[in-house]
Amino acid sequence: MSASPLRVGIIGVGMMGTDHADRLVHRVAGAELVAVSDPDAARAADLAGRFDGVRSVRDPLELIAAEDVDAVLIASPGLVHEEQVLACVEHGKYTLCEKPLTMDSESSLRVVEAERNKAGRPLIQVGFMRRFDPEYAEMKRLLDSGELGRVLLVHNTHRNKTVPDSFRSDMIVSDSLVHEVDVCRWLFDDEIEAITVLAPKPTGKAADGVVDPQVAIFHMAGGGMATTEVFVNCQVGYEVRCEAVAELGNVTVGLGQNLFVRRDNHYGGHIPDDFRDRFARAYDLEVQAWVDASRRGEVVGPTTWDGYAATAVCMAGVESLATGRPVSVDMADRAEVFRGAGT
Ligand code: ISE
Repeated sequence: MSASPLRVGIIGVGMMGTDHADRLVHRVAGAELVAVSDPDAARAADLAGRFDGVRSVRDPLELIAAEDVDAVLIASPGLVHEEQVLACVEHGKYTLCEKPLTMDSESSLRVVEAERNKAGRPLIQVGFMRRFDPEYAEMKRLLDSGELGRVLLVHNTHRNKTVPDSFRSDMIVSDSLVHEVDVCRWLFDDEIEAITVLAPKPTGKAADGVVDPQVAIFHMAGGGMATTEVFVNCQVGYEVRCEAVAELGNVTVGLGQNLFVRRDNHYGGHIPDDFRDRFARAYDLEVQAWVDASRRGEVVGPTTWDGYAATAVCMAGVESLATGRPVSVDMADRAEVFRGAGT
């Protein structure tokens, strides 16, 4: 592990970028935040001004190329990820890229190929933070141990309190359901072969024309199956649950039974407002793992292939949403892409 701290630049300082900046400065060891960049220059300057020794850089590509930036955390909108991630590959910078890796599978595959052919080694971790959540990680460990036999089914619930009116039906798939796509590929250790996305009667609380809630069915290549309810205007709070049903038992994440209070004729606990609260620990562990791995010269966690696969599944999901019929996932052959790479 390198003796000096990892000097990090953040691109995109909206909700997640700002959250990660605080995390890097206050909660993650071995990292030093040195630069931030955002199309809203005032917002970047404002954030930089909150910390000692952090500068704001107008051009994200300049931040990536900067000599004093060892690693880049990309928290910009998915639309600009391809250019930014490819620039990180070009400059050999370790990168943590928030999901989705890119907006379509062709561009995600270009990233996989650039990392494989230009960098010649893994550089990029994709921000599927649920894998770092202690409960999810324990569930994965238990399933992998074989103690419960083979996993047969997974049932997910993914609810946001509300989303802005600009969050359209396809984004429910590509921005929200994408997490469960990754979770199921990871838990089953298998690819999703086909996806069906159904549209029940929509809530009156969603913007006009937005299909919310949605119910997705993943058909795993090995025969397993997963269901996911995504409901992004549920009004209650942020609730994410996952139950894996195996041959000898089942295991559930997200029952929210941490603190149970009884007072004034009521009982119950707290439901977080959003993912920053619910997954705060997962984000801390994710970014710490990224920093530690980068200092060792390694990449851990979800890879560009995982990012590519998730994008491909979501594209098929958006297509299925229009008809309610199963759509096969169109994906490159992994062995073909990595031929001779030893990955
Ligand atoms: C958001 O972009 C996220 O990544 C959250 O984790 C997810 O739960 C939410 O639904 C998305 O909008």
